[in-house]
Amino acid sequence: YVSMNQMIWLTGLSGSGKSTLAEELKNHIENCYILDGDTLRRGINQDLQFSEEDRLEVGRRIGEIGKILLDANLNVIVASISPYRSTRDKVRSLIGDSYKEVYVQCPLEVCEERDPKGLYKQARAGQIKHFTGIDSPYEEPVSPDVIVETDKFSLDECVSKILQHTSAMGSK
Ligand code: GGZ
Repeated sequence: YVSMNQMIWLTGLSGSGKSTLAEELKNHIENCYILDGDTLRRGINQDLQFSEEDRLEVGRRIGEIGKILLDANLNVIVASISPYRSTRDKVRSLIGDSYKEVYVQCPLEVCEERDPKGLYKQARAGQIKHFTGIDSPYEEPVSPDVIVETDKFSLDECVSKILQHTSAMGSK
């Protein structure tokens, strides 16, 4: 049995813990590359903003780049809000069984309390428009492969749960 490379797609609100989970997962997975939404927006996605149309294009690009990395024999970890179900469904169709959707679940109140970059505060003050959870939608996953509740469980517990559900992958 040859293990299959996977694309672990972490979706959830800003401040839910996607990037933190991605960095910790990387320590447990061989040959992996992280595609972080926020980082990509400074490069390949710098022409896109936060309208529905632009976010759908962000998701499409991340899916396509991820596919290239999978073809190059890497495991891929995506950390992206990806608020629209249609984005996630299209990526699942593109990638097939290698696509593992992880809902990084955390109540908006807790994300807003954490507010690691002060973005929620700015969004509430009207300084940032179309902020996910405030004045832009987040469509919850309907049947994700894994759900991790980052307000109830530790980082290690959430990472273990994700690894259990993606066990086809070689672990470090
Ligand atoms: C949501 C925003 C916004 C608005 C800036 N809405 O938590 P972060 O800070 O570090 O990561 C978020 C990032 C959004 O990138 P994504 O590519 O993951 O979003 S999407 O999938 O919806 O395209 C957040 C910051 O940028 N940010 N303005 N209006 N997040």
